[in-house]
Amino acid sequence: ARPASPPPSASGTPEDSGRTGLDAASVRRGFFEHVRYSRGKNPETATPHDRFMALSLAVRDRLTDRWVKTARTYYEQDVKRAYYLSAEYLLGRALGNNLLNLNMYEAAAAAMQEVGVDLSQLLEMEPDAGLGNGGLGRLAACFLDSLATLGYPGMGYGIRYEFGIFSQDLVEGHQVERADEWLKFGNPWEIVRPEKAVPVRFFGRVEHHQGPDGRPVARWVGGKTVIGVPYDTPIAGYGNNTVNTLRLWQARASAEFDLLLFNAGDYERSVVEKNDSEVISKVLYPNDAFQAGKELRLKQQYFFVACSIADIVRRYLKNHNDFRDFSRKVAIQLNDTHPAIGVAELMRVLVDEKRLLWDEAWSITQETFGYTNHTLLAEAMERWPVSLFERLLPRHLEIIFEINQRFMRQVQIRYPFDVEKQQRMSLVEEGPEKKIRMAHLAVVGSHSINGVAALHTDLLRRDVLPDFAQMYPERFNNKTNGVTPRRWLAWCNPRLSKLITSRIGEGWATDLDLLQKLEPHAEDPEFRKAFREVKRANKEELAQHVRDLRWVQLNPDAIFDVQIKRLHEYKRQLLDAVHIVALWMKARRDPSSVITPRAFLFGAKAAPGYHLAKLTIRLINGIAEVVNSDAGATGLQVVFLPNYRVSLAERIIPAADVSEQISTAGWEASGTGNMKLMLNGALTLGTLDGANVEIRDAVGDENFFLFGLTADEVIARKKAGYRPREVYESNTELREALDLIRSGFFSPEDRNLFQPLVDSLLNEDRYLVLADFASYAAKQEDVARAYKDTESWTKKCIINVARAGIFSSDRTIKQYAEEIWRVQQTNVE
Ligand code: HBZ
Repeated sequence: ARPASPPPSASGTPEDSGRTGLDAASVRRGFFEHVRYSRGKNPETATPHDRFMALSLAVRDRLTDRWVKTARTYYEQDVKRAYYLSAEYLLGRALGNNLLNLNMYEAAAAAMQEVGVDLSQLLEMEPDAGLGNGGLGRLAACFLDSLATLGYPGMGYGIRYEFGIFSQDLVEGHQVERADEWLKFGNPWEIVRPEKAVPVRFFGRVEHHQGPDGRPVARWVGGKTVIGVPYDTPIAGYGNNTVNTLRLWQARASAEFDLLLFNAGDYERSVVEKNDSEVISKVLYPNDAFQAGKELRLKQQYFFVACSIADIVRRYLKNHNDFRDFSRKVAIQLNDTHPAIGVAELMRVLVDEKRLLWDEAWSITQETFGYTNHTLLAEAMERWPVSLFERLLPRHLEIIFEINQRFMRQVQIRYPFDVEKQQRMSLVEEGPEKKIRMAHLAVVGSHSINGVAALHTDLLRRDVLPDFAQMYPERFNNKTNGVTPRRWLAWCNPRLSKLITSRIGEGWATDLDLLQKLEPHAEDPEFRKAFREVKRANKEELAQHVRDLRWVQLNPDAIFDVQIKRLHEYKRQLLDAVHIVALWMKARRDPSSVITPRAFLFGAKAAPGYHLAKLTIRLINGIAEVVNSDAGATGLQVVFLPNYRVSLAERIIPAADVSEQISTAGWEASGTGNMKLMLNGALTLGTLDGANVEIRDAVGDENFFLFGLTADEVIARKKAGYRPREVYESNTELREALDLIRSGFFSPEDRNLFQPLVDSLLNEDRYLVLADFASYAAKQEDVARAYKDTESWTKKCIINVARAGIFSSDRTIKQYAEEIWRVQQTNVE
C-alpha cells in the first residue's frame, strides 16, 4: 500500500509542540516529516523500510521530552539509582512495545490507515534486538520494562553487539547458523554519545611506588587502550512519564594508540590493531549454559564493566565530592557472574585512582553490589585461568589476591581447623591450572546473593554455595523471577487482553494481581465460551503463520503442545521427542489409542558447538517428517519452528494449550517461559523444578500436570547407582521408541545419525530422561483426557490466568528495589 500525499500542514519546526502529540494527526505529521527529512524520500518513493524508520523516529521523538525530563528529575533530586549490569539484553522489537507503553497504538494505527499504510506490516519490518541467549537476557529486558513502569531510577548497562544471537535456518532438518545483522539497515531507537566515551586498558604491567602521602601506590601502565562509546536506548514506562536508559557500549580503537603506530610508520599494524580493539563488541557468545573460556569473552566482560563503572562514578561525582555517600546513591546488580569483575574494578578505581584506604573501599564495594545467580550447572560456572588474568588484567589479579588473602583470614578465624573448607571457599581454585572462581568473587564482594526461584535459592544454599550460606546467611535471599505483563499479555495477546478488560476493567497491566478477579468468571459458561473463542482465534492465526513458514497445516482442534526454550540436555527436549515416537507407534498400530489430536510445537536454538543439542533438532525434524505425512490417520503433528526468538514467542504463546516445562528437577533455575504460557492460558505439564514449584502452589494440583522425580529423588536415584539400561529393558514402549530412533528410521540418509543420542541415554542419561519417561507418558495421557472435557479444561486455563499475578516482573522488581537496592519510586512530571 502506498501512502497518500502528506497533508498541507505536514511541515513543522523542531519546536513544534506536535512532536509531543500522541494523537493521530500529530503522528501522521511526524511520520511525513521523517519520511522527508530523515529518510530523504517523497512518500511515493519511500520503501516499507523507510516507513518503518519514519514511524519509529516519530515515536522516538515522542519519547524524547520524557526521556530528558526523567534524566533531569533524577539528577535534581539526587536519587539513589539501581544499575543493572548484564552481558545480555534480549529486547525483541521495540516499535509495538513503545506504542503500547505510550498509549499511542490506536493513534498510530489510525494515522497509518489514513495514509494507506498497514501498521502491522510495518511492525514486521523491525528486526529483533537479540542481544542475549535466553532466559537470563530476556529477564534483563523484562526488568527494564518494570523499572520504568514502576518509576524506579534504574539504568541498564551492557554491550552493543554488532551481531546478536545467530539466526537459525533449517537445512534438511539440521540447524544452520547465520550472522544476525540486526544493525544492517540502521537502528532508529539508539542515540550515540561519543562525548561520553571511556578509555579501557588491557594488558600492561603494574608499578608499585611510595605515594606522596607515604602510602603505597599501584599504577597500572602500558598495554593497550580501547575506547567504549555509549549508545543509549530509551526504555519507556507504561502509562507514566518515566523513560529510563539502556546504555550499551561499543568498542572503538583508540585514536591515541593508532597515532603512535602511525608515527612509527607502521600503517599496516595500526589497522590490524584497530581490528583487535573493535572485535570486542562484535558478537554475542551463543552459549547459554557452558563456559567456553575464550579470552575474547573475558575482554568483553571487563570492557563493558569498566566503561559502566567509570560512567557510574562520573555521574556520582557530579553532585558529590567524596565517596562517603556512594552506596547510599548507587546500587549495582550483577546479572550472573558475567560482570563479576566489577567487584575488582570498583576496588581498583577507589583505591588506585581515588586513593581511598582498602577497608573503606571494601565496605563501599560490598554495600554497593548485589549478585544474582542463574544456574546450578557446574559447566556453566565461570572460572578464568590465573595466567590469562595475569596477562590481560594484571592489576585486577593483584586485587583479587588481596581480597582473597583477607577473606581467607576471616575463614581461618571462623573455622580454624578446617583446611578443606578454606580450599573450597577460596577465590582461587588450585590444580594443574590455577583458576579464579568468579562466583566466589561475586559472593564475597556483595551484600546480597539471590537465586531466581524458591527451590533454586534453597539448592544454592544447600548444594552450590553451602560454606558461604553458613558463613553469611543474612546475605542469601530469593527473588523469584517474573515477566512483564505488557509485552507478554497486553501486547502479544490483544484478544485475551480485551476479554479480560471487558470483565474486570483496566488496571491489570500494571497491577497483575487484579487478574484474581477473573476467577469467579471461570464459573460463567458465557465467559468460558468467549475464552475458548480467543484461544481458537489465536491458534488459527498461528496455524496460518506455520503454514507460511513450514508448509504444514496445523489442525486447530488439536492440543497445541508447546516446548519453546534453548536446546539443552537438562531441558529434555529428548523426553518430549521420544514420547512422540512412542505415541506415534502406538497410534500406527491402533488408531483408536489416540485420545485427542495433538500438535507438538518446538522452538529452540542449540549452541553451535553443542553436538547432541544439534542432533536433537535434527531428530525432531526427522520425527516431524514421518509423523506429519501420516497425520490424517494418527491425529498427530510435529513442527519445529525455525529461528525461535522474542517476536516468534509473541506469536506462539497466545496459541498454546500445553506448556512443556520438563527439565530434570534441580536443574532449571527458574524458567520464565513457564510464566508467560500460564499467563496466556496454557496448562503446565511439568516437573517440580524452578518456578514450576511456585506455579503449582499458586494454581493448585488440579490445575497443573505434575510428573517426574523431585530434586531430592534425582540425587538419591543417582547415588543409588542409576542404570538407564534397566529402565530401557523393562519398558516396552520406551524400548521400541528408542530402537526405532537408533535403527535410522528417522534419518534414512544416514542410518547411524542418531546413535550418539540413544547411546547417551542408554549409557549415562545424566538427566534421567529414561527414569522419568513412564511418569511423563502417563501424565500426557491425563492431559489428552482432560482436554476432552472442554468446560473443565477451560476452567483450569482461566484459573491459571487468574493466578498468574505473582509472576509479574513488577512484583520481582519491587522486591529487588525494597529488599536489595533501597531505591525509591520517583515521579516524573
Ligand atoms: O536464566 C536462565 C536459567 O536457565 C533459567 O532457569 C532462568 O529462568 C533464567 C532467568 O533467571 N539462564 C540463562 O539464560 N543463562 C544464560 O543465558 C547464560 C548465558 C551465558 C553464559 C551462561 C549462561 O555464559
